[in-house]
Amino acid sequence: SVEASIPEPQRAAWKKFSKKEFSTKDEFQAETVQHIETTLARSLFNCDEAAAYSGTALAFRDRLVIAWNKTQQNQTFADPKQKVHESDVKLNKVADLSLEFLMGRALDNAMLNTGMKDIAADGVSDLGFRMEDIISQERDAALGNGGLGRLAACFLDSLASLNYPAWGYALRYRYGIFKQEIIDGYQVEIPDYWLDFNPWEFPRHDVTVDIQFYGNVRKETDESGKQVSVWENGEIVTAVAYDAPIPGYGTKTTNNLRLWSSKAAQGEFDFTKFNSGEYEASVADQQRAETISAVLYPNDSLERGKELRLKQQYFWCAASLFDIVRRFKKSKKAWTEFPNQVAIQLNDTHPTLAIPELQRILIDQEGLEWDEAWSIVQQTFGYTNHTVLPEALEKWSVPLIQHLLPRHLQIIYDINLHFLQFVERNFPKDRDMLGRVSIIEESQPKMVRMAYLAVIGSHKVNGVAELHSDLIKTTIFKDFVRIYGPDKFTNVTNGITPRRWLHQANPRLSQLIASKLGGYEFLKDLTLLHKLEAYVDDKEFRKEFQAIKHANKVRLAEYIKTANKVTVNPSSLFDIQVKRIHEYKRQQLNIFGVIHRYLELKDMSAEERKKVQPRVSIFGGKAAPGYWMAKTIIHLVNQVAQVINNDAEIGDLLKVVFLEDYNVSKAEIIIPASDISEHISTAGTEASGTSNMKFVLNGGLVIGTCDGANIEITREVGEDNIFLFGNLSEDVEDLRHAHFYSADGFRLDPALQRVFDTIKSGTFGDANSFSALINSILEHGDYYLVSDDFKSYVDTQKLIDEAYGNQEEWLTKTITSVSRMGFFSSDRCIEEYAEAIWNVEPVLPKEDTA
Ligand code: IMP
Ligand code: B1N
Repeated sequence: SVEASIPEPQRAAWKKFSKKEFSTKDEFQAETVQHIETTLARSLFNCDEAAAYSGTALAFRDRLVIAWNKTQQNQTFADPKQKVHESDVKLNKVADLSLEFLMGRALDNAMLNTGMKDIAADGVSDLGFRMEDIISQERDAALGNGGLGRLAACFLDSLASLNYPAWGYALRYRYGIFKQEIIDGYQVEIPDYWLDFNPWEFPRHDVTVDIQFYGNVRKETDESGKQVSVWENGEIVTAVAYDAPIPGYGTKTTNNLRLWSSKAAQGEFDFTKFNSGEYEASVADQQRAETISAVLYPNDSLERGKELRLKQQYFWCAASLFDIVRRFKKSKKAWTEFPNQVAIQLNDTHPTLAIPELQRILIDQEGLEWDEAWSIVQQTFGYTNHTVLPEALEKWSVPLIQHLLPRHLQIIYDINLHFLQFVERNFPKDRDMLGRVSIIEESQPKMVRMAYLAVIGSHKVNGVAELHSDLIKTTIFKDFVRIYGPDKFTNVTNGITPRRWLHQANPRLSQLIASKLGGYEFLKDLTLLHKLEAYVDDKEFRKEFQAIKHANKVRLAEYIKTANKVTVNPSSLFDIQVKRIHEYKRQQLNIFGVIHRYLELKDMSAEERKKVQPRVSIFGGKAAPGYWMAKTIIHLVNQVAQVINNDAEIGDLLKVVFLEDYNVSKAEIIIPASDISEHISTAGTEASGTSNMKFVLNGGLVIGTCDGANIEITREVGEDNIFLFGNLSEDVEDLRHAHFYSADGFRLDPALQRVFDTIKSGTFGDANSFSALINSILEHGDYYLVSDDFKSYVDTQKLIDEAYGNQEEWLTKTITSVSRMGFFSSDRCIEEYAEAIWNVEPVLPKEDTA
């Protein structure tokens, strides 16, 4: 063993002084106080909540680091005897390349995953603090936009919890997703500088990679007479690794999230320039280099072909691949072993440049032949597609890639050539096919279709929910299914980690469930929830379940009071739609429905109003800064809220709230408080959705379209326990067509017409502000089919009012639904990826291997 190679005295000294994990309250307090006093240089007299947070976080960080070090050693030197069959070679590592990881806060997660929260809460209480206050001191690590980034974060939690050897790779953005402020009803973006104090990251100044951009390619003949390509004269930027520990739940396995930060090669600014008085020029290079990892692009399901974004993508792919390859080369294994040692998963097309980059390393640097290299590349990569929306499918212009990455463009052309020759041989009669499937789109300028490159360079392609995976096979990748056969395409329905989204966000519900199931085993195997169904008629259980929901609503009501200065009645039906603001997600349908509800209330007599189910409509979410229509929707919601909340005649019957700056830590408060949540995308547009799963798991019901994971949620919880409405995805094309070509135009539902008339009359402020929104429906073909689904939507909302009126039945629905959500754990997803895509097995931590 490696340990045996170290001399005994050294080993003994190390063992004697090596740090142990704290395990008692005293030990925890000792470490916390020590960190507050010496690391932070504070004392009893100036220890505020921020310092208490920092001390606690540092104490837990130490604990994680000990487990992290052991895990990394253990995974690196995994005992070959652990292998079941020698032929069934175990993978060294899964690398998850994701441009986004929306981690949220880390302390609570670290306390819960290590099982130390109670001890710590007790400890900080002795020191004069409340754990809740300490936890809320932490800034969210918000290196992501929405679902895609949060999915990657849930996957990290599951990978560690299931003991898979896996690293996440991303960029260390100096600014995460912007902070949203609502000023006079409009979204304003504030930069999110989150690195002031981040105890969770470890700079690895010794782990750096020099990344090249621009330059030219020269052909030369090497000693053996072989033609080789040399990429030279480029500009070099250095990538520095920053690592963060990712603790598994109930295991010592602690994986790594490696974030790359950019800095000027050689690090420093130009002293000659500085000394001759050119202060600005002297730091210019440095600034330009640092710009690469400066900001997260704040677009969700939208692409902007910006050079800086392409630079980010290459910088991150090249640094990550260098890291993976370096580690592999240390093993001295043959290159053909590479795909058996490493699996790289591409989270959407953002990391697709890793494909030509690995090919480049293999042929230009390692001297492999094209075909051998290409086979290694294809076996190594898997590609997950997250969207079919045309505006989100990445394309980069050929001249831009030519300029920035000249060697990669040649390789992409060569990949395309080999691919098209293969297609031609197999489909000699279908000449049109070549143009359709070519990686290069023959436009002006020519464009590289990244999704095609990702499909061609991977051995498996998966969608993220059943409907979505079917759709990619019949739409964007239809030709590729013919070319490669259907087996290359598969489905892995998304999931969520029950640790954060049940145990952490809703501790009382988690505790109630544990009390019935005899412990917290369900957090490791969520399918155990089915046993709860036996308690659906248990009086005590029902009472407590309902009390928990109410308490969560009270907590949210208090938050709304502080944040929005609006008083809401916690006994109202809480109707929540929180997610990125996007036309396809149709917050406009929701707010039109709210206006319709308001108009109906206004029509009623006082007597009729007494029978109405009071409701609070809660919205939250960010709009991409340049997405005007989305910003208009936010503005409309806020204007409507102003009017309705101040209408004395309406009172508690209807309240409208827009929650500012929706993020992961706010989601943890908002989600457990819903009665109904809205997942109402135009059918066929939401690849999966993951908050739908979170809401149901926390005892809320869903109003939704037959889209994404809503369909599988319906299959699991039963049709009676979900409120589905609207047109189906197979009808979308015809409906869109009808808006333009049907003989009598389209007849607008009179209720929706009235909503529009009300907006146009200025009831919610300047009507011109909202004309684009209305015109997109009336004049521009209603691409998202708001008018087609409006009636079905408001009818279904009526059904919800009635159903909520019967509280006992409602409770039965929610309990039944929770008990049937076992399928949606991200642990299940990871098992599926491990089995069907990565062929990787867990590496148990030493302590757990008997
Ligand atoms: P390497 O390239 O395989 O040596 O590992 C890359 C990074 O992983 C380096 O920054 C190491 O410090 C880190 N690493 C390797 N072993 C351990 C460990 O046992 N604990 C924590 N980090 C480790
Ligand atoms: O990925 C989530 C899904 O649950 C959502 O349905 C899906 O919309 C989301 C470009 C995206 N798809 N595409 C993106 C994000 C950032 C960006 O720059 C596209 N996000 C999704 C998880 O599967």
